[in-house]
Amino acid sequence: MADYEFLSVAEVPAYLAAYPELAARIDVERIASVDEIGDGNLNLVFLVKDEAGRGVVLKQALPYVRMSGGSWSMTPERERHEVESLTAHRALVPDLVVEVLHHDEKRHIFAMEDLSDHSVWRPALNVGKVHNGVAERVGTYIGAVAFGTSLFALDRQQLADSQASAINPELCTITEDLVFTEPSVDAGRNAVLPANEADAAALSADTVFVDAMGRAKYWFMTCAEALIHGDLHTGSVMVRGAGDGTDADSVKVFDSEFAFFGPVAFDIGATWANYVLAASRAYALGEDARAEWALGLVEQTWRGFEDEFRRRWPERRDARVWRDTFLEERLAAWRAQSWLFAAAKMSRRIVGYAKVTDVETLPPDLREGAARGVLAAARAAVRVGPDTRAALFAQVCGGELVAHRTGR
Ligand code: SR1
Ligand code: MG
Repeated sequence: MADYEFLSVAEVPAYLAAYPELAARIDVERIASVDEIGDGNLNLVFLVKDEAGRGVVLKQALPYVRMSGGSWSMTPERERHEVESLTAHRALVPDLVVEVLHHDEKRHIFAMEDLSDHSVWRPALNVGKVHNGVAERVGTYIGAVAFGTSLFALDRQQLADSQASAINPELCTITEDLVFTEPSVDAGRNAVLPANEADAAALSADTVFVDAMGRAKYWFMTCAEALIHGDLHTGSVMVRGAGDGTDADSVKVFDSEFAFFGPVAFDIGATWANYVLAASRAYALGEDARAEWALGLVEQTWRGFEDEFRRRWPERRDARVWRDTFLEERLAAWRAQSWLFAAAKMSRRIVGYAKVTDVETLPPDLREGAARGVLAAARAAVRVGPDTRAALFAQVCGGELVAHRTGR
């Protein structure tokens, strides 16, 4: 039994009116619509509009995983992790992170700016939209967070306070299980098309892959480098713009409830995996040019990340020992780790719990090959040398996607 009240559509106007910081953003006497729009796996999300078109978004964490229907308990305190990380990240890159307007810790609710003139990037990709410049800006965000929330920017006490506040074991456990262990060791939550059962079995039997996942899980649980997003897939990014090959005019990262002090490369690998998933859909649909564009995003995110991290490097706290040689070492290590994290993130979305629409909404005859290609890409990614560049990662994955496509 929850010890707090769940928000309802009917209650939302009175809730907004009770908080001056919200009543200042929307006309609470003239609410035109309240819609529950949560389409993620976990939370309630309400979009509220007034008659003049102004809006706010309210998000409430439930004490369970929404997509489980209540059978899977989960701490609602995740809303605090989301608010604290969004606030810390926005302080570093204000243009690239959604604004938090209000926080109600007792009811695990917070309010955000209305981004309904944006689209979530994943569904935009799924319908063939091409917003340029997004991947690079996501890389800029990762680079800013990697530097600005880490020991390179914070003093010892700030770092300790931030690390202590960001301890997020329940959500980390979900990632540890779903992303690193369960793709190869089914805990009863995996599912694939009958035609892909042999592919899933081959993944489990691939000792090189399983060993690599063991290494990746170890890094995830031990490399407390920065206050990372923790779930940076294309469904955690909003984009605005025509989507016709021109530049996006706004990019906003959101949904960072999995934030904790973890490995910087986990966020990079998460984006790479999702670009491969987007490419798998495009190849399956015969849109090869768009698939190649999606694979090109891998290099763009890396470039945005590296440029931003290098830009901030002169501001580091102890240049006496963190010399430029150390910068080069870190970048090389992060690039190599990104490959493994990407492999983990690709495989979990095909085999495990919480799949993605990129592949799931394909007709089964096309889905079979897309799923097989992504699993083959994940297995290839863990076999490539640690010095390999981001662009080669994309090439290796693309080769597997093309080699395995079906239904043509
Ligand atoms: C039980 S939560 C399943 C997934 O939803 C979130 O979006 C995360 O990706 C998590 O792994
Ligand atoms: Mg999420």
